[in-house]
Amino acid sequence: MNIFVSGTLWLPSFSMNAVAVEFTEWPVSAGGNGHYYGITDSATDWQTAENLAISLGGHLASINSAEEQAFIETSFLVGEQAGRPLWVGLSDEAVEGTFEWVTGEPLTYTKWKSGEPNNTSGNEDYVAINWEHGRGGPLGTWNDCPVEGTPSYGTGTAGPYFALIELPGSPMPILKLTIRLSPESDSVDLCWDTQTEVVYQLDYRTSLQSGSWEALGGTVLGTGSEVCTNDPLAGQAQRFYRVRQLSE
Ligand SMILES: [Ca+2]
Ligand SMILES: [Ca+2]
Ligand SMILES: [Ca+2]
Repeated sequence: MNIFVSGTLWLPSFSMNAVAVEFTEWPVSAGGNGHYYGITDSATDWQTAENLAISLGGHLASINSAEEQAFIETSFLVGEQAGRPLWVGLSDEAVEGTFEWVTGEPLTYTKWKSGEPNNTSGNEDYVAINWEHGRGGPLGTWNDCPVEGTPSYGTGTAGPYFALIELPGSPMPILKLTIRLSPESDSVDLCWDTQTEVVYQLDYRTSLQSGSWEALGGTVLGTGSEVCTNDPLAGQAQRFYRVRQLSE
């Protein structure tokens, strides 16, 4: 079990989001793909959920086979989650009626609820699974919904929804990044607790929609206590940060 905490800084409004997602592997030894899956700890619209998934190194989940759907149902659609719709990475926002995975994988499997997708009111381009189960329907079936989720059609169906994230590689270890506006103004202090002899790397990006993570300075050797790095923002309107542990 690994938890990765990602910090997001928006300027000039200056608020910071930190999210923790607990991931579960679908092991190759169990017929899986070796990917890691987890559910977000808050409900959001579909686009915010996909942005968060990208910041964690993956995407909203793609369900590519009956076996993957079954793994998700038995791992996540149980207990208090059983009645919850969950966002997955399927949408027809580009071409109405043509559903595509955000990963670019082909659509090889579907489990639509009866009568779906129906594009209600011409405004349903984003897919949630398990939408119908909260009101007594079958487990796990898919529905196209507005980006904020549907207005309530019954118990548990009202948006926004929690999200199912799929990572192609193992999640990063527990690291909590604290982001503080420096008193001198146009810069931020980025601080995290370190372990002795462990090597860390801070990364940033200016958009979650395009570009990629860039190193913010060189690697940092842990000291056994909190370490801070300063980022002179140089007029950037918005930056996203993460810290990675490079060695044990
Ligand atoms: Ca998948
Ligand atoms: Ca649609
Ligand atoms: Ca629908």
